Parts: sequence; C-alpha cells; structure tokens
Amino acid sequence: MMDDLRTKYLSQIDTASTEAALEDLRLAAIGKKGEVSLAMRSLGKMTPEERQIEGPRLNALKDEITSAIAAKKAALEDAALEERLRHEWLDVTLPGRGGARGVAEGSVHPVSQVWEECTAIFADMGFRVAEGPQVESDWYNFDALNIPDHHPARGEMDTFYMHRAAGDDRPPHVLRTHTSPVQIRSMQEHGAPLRIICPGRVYRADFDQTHTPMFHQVEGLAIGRDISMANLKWVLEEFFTAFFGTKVRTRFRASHFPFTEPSAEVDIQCSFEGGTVKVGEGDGWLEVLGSGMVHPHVLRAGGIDPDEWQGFAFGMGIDRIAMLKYGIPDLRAFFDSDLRWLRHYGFSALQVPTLRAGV
Ligand code: 2U9
Repeated sequence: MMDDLRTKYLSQIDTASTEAALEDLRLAAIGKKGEVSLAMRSLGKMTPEERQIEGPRLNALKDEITSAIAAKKAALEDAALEERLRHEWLDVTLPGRGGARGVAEGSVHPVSQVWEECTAIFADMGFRVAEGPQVESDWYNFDALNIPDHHPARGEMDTFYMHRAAGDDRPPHVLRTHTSPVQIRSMQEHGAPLRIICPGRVYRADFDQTHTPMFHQVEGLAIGRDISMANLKWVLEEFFTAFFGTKVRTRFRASHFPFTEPSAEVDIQCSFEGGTVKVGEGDGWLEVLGSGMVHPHVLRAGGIDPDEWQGFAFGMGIDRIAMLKYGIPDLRAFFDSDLRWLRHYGFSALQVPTLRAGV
C-alpha cells in the first residue's frame, strides 16, 4: 500500500505542469487530510512491532514527497524563466528603428554637444577635465576666490543658499555660482604645474530673457613658472578658431574680477549684418569671456606659492557660445524639453565631436 502511494505521487509530481497542480498534489499527499497524513494517523492502531517498521517508512515517504515537490517547483520556475527570456530576447546591437519619420528619436542637446566640443579642443592643447560638487561651502565658492564676507560680488552673484537646521549657526552651503571652486580643489589636490578646464552646471537666482537660474560654464586654469597673458591670448584664439571653424580675432579690454589681477574681458570679432551675428568676420566685437592672471590670494588658497608660480584663468558661458555657433535665438528654450525644439537643434548621438568633423 505504501509502495502504491509512493509510485502514484512521485509519478504525478514528475508530470505536473503547473505550480497549482503541484500544490494540489501536496495537499492530497501530505496536507492535513492527505493520504500519507491519514496513513500516519493510523499508526496508532498498529501493534508496536508494526509501528516500529511503518512509522519510519511513512516519515521517509513524507520527506521524499516534500523534496520531490520542491525540486519540481524549482524546475518549473526555471522553465518559466527560460520561456520568458526566449520571448523577451533583445538584440542590443540592432540599429534603432527610428521614429515616425524614419529618423532616430533621441538627440544630443546643444549644451552637451558644445560641452564635448570644448573638451575636445582644450584636450588637444593639453587641458585635462576637472569636476567637482554643485553644492559647495561658501569658503570654496567665495572666500578662496578672494571674495570675502560683505564683498559686493557676493551680492552680484545672486546666490542660492541651502538651509541649515534650526540652531546650526555655521555658514550655509551654496549652489555654486561658478565652476571656480573646482579649480581651487584641483590646485589643492594636484598642486602646480596645472592645466585644466572645468565644464559644469552653475546656479544664480536670476531669470529673464538672457538668464536662467541654472546655466553652464566652462572655466580654464593654467599654472606654470612663467605663464603669461600672452599664453592666454594664444590659447583663446586657438580655441575660438577651432570652435567656430574660422580664424577668429580677439580683443582684450581691461576689467576687474576679485579672483584675477590684471583682469580682462574678451571680445571676439564678428559682423552683425542682416540681423544675424557672424563670428570671425567684419569689424564688430562681441563680449564672450572673462579672464586674467590668477590673484596671489587665490593661488595661496589653493596651496600654491605665488612667489614660485603664476597662471591665467578664464570663464565663459557654454549656453551662450552654443547660441552663437548654432544660431539659437532664445536661451530659455534650452531648458523647456520641447521635443520639436530638441529635434530641430539636437545632434545625432553617433556624431562624436572631433577636431576634424563635429567641432
Ligand atoms: C580660479 C582663479 C580664477 C575664472 C574667471 C571670469 C573671469 C568670468 C564669466 C564669464 C561669463 C562667468 O559665465 S559667465 O557669466 N566669468 O568673467 N571667470 S576670470 O577665474 C578664476 C577661476 C578659478 C582658481
């Protein structure tokens, strides 16, 4: 009788095709009212000798059925997964299907494109890319850059301050108003000589036709024993000529920034005929950049001895030079996520900027 039970349940478990069928078999065999459980209950009516033989055999049968069910359950789960994988199989090497008009749906945002172009051009002149946090201490964002407490530049920069917990009197963190803190961190980490660019998002509480509260900058820093404004002028002319794909002259005008001394604003040559700006021709000038020789206080904040080292720094807006190069009229549209705008001004994801082609 026990051999019959064993054969019956093991073969039914073997041929069960669903987890529900397995559960039915479990109940029928070893559930409270299952056949094996009832047989166990009948042990009480046996003689002690019979019980000594039948008891262990029934227990062994129960264990055998329990493990057969567990093994079959695992096999069914494996098969279900295999089946899913067969149907959900995806060839990631296939080309994109394209949207309604047969073109790839995604595109590279002009800011990302210009960011990459800047990286490629400066990399060619030996500048590494450095990055850092967007939430900064006020020391890295202001003090280290020679902008002490109550300096008017702190107000001019329309800073977003982060909240401190009630009772915490330490100065609040800020959303960085420029990427300059990255240069301070790089000086501290690597020392001199140094040649880096810092592209990144920056934040100022300003929103109108020509300002968005978040925008993108690329700043550069070159430190050596005898780096001069002449090196700065060469690097910038080289950059603009590669970026705009035509020889671009620059004009330096004396200016003032707390972090550089002397300081200069830089204009690029352009014409304004017919209501459009054409860079690299004509006798007009357009301001695109701020720059200068790094202030000794700033070198010192970065742990670099100003008696031994000197260097130039510059900063410009990525969004602004993207508008200029690609004829994009409205800054605010950059951040509207309007698909029609993105398709119009976006770039192919497969077109990697190089000095030869994309730039
Ligand atoms: C260090 C030392 C000096 C970076 C500089 C400017 C001048 C500048 C503006 C251009 C347009 C910001 O995007 S914008 O609004 N930038 O005028 N930036 S010099 O000077 C530095 C930076 C880091 C350690």
